[in-house]
Amino acid sequence: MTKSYNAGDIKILEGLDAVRMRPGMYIGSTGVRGLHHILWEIVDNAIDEAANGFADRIEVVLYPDGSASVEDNGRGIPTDIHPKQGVSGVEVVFTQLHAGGKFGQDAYGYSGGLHGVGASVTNALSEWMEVKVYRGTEFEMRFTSYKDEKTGKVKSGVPEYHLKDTHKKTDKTGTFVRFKPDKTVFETTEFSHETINRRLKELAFLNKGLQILFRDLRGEEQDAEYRYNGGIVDFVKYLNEGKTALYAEPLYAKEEKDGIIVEFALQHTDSYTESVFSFVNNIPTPEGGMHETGFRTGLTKALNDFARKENYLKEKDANFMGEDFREGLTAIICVKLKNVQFEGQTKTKLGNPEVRPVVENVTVDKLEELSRNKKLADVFDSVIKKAQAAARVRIATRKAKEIARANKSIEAQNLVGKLAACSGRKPELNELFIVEGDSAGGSAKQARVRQYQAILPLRGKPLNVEKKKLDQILQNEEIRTIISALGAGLGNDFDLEDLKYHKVIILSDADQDGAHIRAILLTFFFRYMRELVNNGHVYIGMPPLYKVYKKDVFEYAYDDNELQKAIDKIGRGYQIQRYKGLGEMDPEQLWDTTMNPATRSLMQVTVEDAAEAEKMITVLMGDHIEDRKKYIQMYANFNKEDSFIKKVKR
Ligand code: TTJ
Repeated sequence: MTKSYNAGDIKILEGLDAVRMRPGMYIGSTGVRGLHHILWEIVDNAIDEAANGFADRIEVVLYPDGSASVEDNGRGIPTDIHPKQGVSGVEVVFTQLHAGGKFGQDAYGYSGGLHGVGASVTNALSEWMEVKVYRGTEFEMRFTSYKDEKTGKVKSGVPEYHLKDTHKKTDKTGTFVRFKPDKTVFETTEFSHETINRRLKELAFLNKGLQILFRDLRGEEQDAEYRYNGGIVDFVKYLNEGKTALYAEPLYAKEEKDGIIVEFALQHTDSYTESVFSFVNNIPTPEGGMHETGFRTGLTKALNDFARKENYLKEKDANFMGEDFREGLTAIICVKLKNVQFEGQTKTKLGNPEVRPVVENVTVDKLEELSRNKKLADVFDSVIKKAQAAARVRIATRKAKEIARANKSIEAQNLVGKLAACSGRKPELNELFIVEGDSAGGSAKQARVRQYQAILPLRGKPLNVEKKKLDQILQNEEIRTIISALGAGLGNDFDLEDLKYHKVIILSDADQDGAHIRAILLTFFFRYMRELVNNGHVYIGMPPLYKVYKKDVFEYAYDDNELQKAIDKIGRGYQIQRYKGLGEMDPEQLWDTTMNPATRSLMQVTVEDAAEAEKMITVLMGDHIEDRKKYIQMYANFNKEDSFIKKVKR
C-alpha cells in the first residue's frame, strides 16, 4: 500500500466501508444467496455489454482458491480519466457506489441486475479483486480489503495502485474481472456449481446468440457452453422436451412500444398444465405481475377474436375463458424497461402499471398478425381445438369444484374419514403428517402430540396427478382427503388464509415406493396448491435407515455415512437393525426419530427455479419410463438435496 489518498478518495472509501458494515442492505443477505449476488453483479455488467451488441462471448470461471472470474469480449470498461472524478473509469466503476449511473444504466438503454447495486459492492465484499481491460494493450488494476492496524477497522476494496497500462500488446478487447469473496463477510464462500450453471443457461436462453462458457476448476465438473440462436424460442422448446407439442415451431414476436421492449414465445402441448415464465430485464419474476397479466389478457382477446372471425365460435356461443387457451401452454415472456418497480413477498413481481396495456396491445397485435399468415393456419386451428376441449372439461368440472368448495366452508372435518385431527386451533403451530401405510399411521397416531400434530394415513398410492384432469383427480379418495384436511381449496380457488396446517409433512418409506408416493404428492402440491409450496409449507420427514445398539445405548443413522459414525460411537459388540419401513418402528421410536421437533430432521421443499422444477416434474411424471426410474432411484435416498428440495432443521 504505497499510494497516498486525497480527500476525494476518502469519501469513496467510506462508501465501500458502509457496504461492509451493512452488507444485507446491498445484497439482501450474507448467506449463500448474497454470495451469488456479488457474482451476478459482475455477470450482469458483461451481459449488458452483450445485450447492447458489443460482446458475444462471456466466460465465467470458478477457481480452487475460492475466487471467480467473469470475462467478456466487449469494448472494455473506459480506461481514460473520468473528467469529474479525476481517476480512470475503471476506478470509478469499482470504488463508487451506484457508479452504474455513468457506466451502466444510462450508457445502455436497459440494464439488468437484480438490485443494480453495481460492481463496487462486489469489490467491497471481496478479499481482493483484479481487473484487466483489453484495448489494444492490457490495462490492469487490483483492489484489496485489509484491516487498518491504527484504527482496527476494515478498509474495503482499496486500490493497490491506479489503473496501469502494462504495455502488453493484445489483439483482443474486453473486460476481465476476478475476485475472491471475503470469508469474514459471508456465512459460506463456496459457490454452487448448480446455481451458477442453471442461471448461466437461463441467461443464454434470454440473450439470443450469446455464447456463455462456464468452467469450474474446483473439482471434476465438466465445462459447460451455452449458445441459443433461437433465444426464448429455444427456451420454450427446451421446456417442452419430453412433452408432445401441438405444432413444431413456437409462435414468437418482439416489439418495442412506449419505451418498453416486449418479447414472447409460446407453444401448446397436449398436456393440461400451464407453464408461463416471465422475466423483466433478464430477471425471473415467478410472482408474475403487470407483464404476465397483460400477456394473459392479450392472449385471450386475440384468440377469441380469431375464433369468432373464423367461425369457431358461433354468434350464440360464449367466449372462451383465458384458462381454456392456457391449457398445455408453455410460454416465456420477457420485457425490458427502465425504472422497474418490484413488488410482492419476494420482490419478484413486476409492479409498473404502464407495462400491462403495452404488453396486452403488443400481444394482441402480434398474434393477430401471425394468425393472418396462411402458413400458420394449422397452428391456430390446433390452438382453438385444444381450447374447445378445455372448455368442455371446464364445464364438466364445475360440479366437482363446487364439491371441493363446499368441503372448504362446511364442517370439513366430518368428511375427512381417516384424519386424526389435532386439538389446537392455531394453524401456524399445527402440523399435518401424511403417512405412508396404515401401520405407520397407527404408530404415528399414538406417538404424536395431539395438541398440534395431526396424522393422515395414506392407504396405497395416491393418483398420479400429472396425467389426469382435474375432475378425475377430485374423484380420488386420497387426494380428496388431503384437500379437505388442508381446508384451503385447490387450483384457482386455493387460499392460504384458510390453511389449517402450516407444516405439511410427507412421511414415506426410504424405498422406491416411498419415493414414488412422495413424488406424486409433491406433483399434486406443485400443480394444484402451488402457493403451499412457494410459501415453504411442504416438508419431507426423514426416518432413519438404521438403529445401532448395544444393551441400553443406541444411535439412529439416516444414511450409510452416519451408520459408520454410529458404529464407531457404540463400539464393540454393536448390533444393527435396518428399518425396512416406517411400519417397523414402534410409536416411541417414530416419535424420537421422525416426529419430535427437537430431534427430527425435515427437508423443506422450495421452488428455487420454477422452470427447472417444472421440467423435473415432467420427467418424473411423464411418459418416459426409463428417465423416471432413474430419477426415482436417485432420490430413493432421502438425504438428497436438489434444485427444489433443501434440507433444513425444523
Ligand atoms: C461503457 O461505455 C463505454 C464503453 O464501455 C462500456 C462498458 O463499461 N462496457 C463494459 C463493462 N463491458 N464490460 C464491462 C464489464 C464487464 C465485467 C465482467 C465487469 C464489469 C464491472 C464491467
